[in-house]
Amino acid sequence: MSITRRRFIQQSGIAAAAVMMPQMAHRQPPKPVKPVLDPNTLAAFVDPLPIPGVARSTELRPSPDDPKLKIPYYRLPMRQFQAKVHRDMKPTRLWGFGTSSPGPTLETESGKAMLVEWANELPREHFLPIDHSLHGAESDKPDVRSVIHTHGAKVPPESDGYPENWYVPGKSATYYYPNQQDATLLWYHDHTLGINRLNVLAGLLGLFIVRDPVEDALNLPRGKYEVPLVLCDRMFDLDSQLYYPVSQHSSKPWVPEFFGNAILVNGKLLPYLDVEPRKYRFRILNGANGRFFHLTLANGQSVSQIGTDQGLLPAPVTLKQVSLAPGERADLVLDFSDHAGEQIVLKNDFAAPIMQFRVSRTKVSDPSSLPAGLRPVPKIAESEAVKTRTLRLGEIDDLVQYPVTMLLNDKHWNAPVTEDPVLNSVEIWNLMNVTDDAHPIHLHLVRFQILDRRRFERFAYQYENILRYRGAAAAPEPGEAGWKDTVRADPGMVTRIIVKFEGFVGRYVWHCHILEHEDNEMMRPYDVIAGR
Ligand SMILES: [Cu+2]
Repeated sequence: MSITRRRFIQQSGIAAAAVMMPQMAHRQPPKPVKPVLDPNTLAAFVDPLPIPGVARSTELRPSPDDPKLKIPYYRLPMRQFQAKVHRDMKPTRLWGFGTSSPGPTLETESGKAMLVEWANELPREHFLPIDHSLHGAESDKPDVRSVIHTHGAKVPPESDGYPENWYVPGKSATYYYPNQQDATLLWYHDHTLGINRLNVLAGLLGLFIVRDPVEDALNLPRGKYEVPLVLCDRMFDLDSQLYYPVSQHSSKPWVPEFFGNAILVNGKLLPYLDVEPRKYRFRILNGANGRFFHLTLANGQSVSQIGTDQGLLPAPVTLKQVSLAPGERADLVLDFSDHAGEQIVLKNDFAAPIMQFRVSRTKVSDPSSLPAGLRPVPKIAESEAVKTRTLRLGEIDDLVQYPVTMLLNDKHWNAPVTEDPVLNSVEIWNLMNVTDDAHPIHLHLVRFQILDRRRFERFAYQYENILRYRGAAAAPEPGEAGWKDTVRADPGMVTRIIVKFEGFVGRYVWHCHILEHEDNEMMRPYDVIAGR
């Protein structure tokens, strides 16, 4: 493929810059075929920020590990409902859990196991455009199918939500979560093969918080001063209904990325949050299909990042901007104590407003702390690795350089497993990104550390199989220097991660977390195998 030519074609005549991301600047989003709502025409900051409710366990049931032990059982039904995303919009048809999207937050302590029954009570018809040419979404498959994966959870393979283990309305699956992992913010979402991007966009996602004594002892802001923020971009038609674009090919409506012009926070468009002049903890998830967020505060205030995907950083990092790829999380402390009486807007790229903090004038005492040391993150030594895998992130384009299929290591989903780490072994994965896009790569089951990123000559690598670096390797960014489960693999770079495959033997997946890519082959099964 000719990267240069495509970049030239697609950079020319771009009008819709406001809905594009720097990482994707070469690619023009598909034009909506019907008029869409312009959020700039709506009154900003008129709806209070909703906080997802906490899921309640209805009963105790025997643990699959030890039937004498009774553990909490939850039932979360996936349903269709109507909800208002903005005061001045009509109700929007959504899918969620019970009657909310994001669904209720599951909360537990490290080591306390639970069972969750994910019940498919959705209608039999999908309301978003299915592409039956995609793997797993062929015409002989039912339109409405779901299977729920908890992102970042260390779970047995049968509870991981394998993309082919989908089920139809009227059916359910009960998953076992041992929760033997450090405190962090996980999230659950649909993972159905071939339609995952549509099911998540419809609203099938929610949060899952693991707590532990190490974190509790830090005296971080808690209770109503700990606020989750789920960020998703969406597009609405003039009737306030979700709009998802289609390609020009009626038999292949898949589009390579989705970028919405309306950013929802916990399901609301342009909400506000009343806060006191004190410290708050914000637990942020990028739950978008494809949008990368670059968050700043309009008053230029800094934030302290205290955690990343899989838990606390060794020490707080002071940042003016927080960047999050799809699937990534950031744990932040914001101090409003010097801002009594101010209204502070949280912004994304191009100064696009996301939400507003309204700081009250009344002085308050703040017993919470922001410790200088949080949780040690012992570095995995490269010498511990028993294997290094070189894995190519690529795509196949058509004659006008429009991507047709996205591939990991040139292999399709259905090809035999090629990644088969031994349980408890350490491996280094070199993610060689030969495409023009940044791909957030997520491995199920495990947590890992980023070693470095280094630019290489793409053409020499792709066409002559020669690896020539350009420049030195760059260490991970300060906010990435903890335990990760999703890593941004930048274009033209090799991103190296080091992973210990702990937990369970069995079949899992690794994939790009741009959901359009994942639905079109950028996902591979992998096996954790027993050691000899
Ligand atoms: Cu991707």
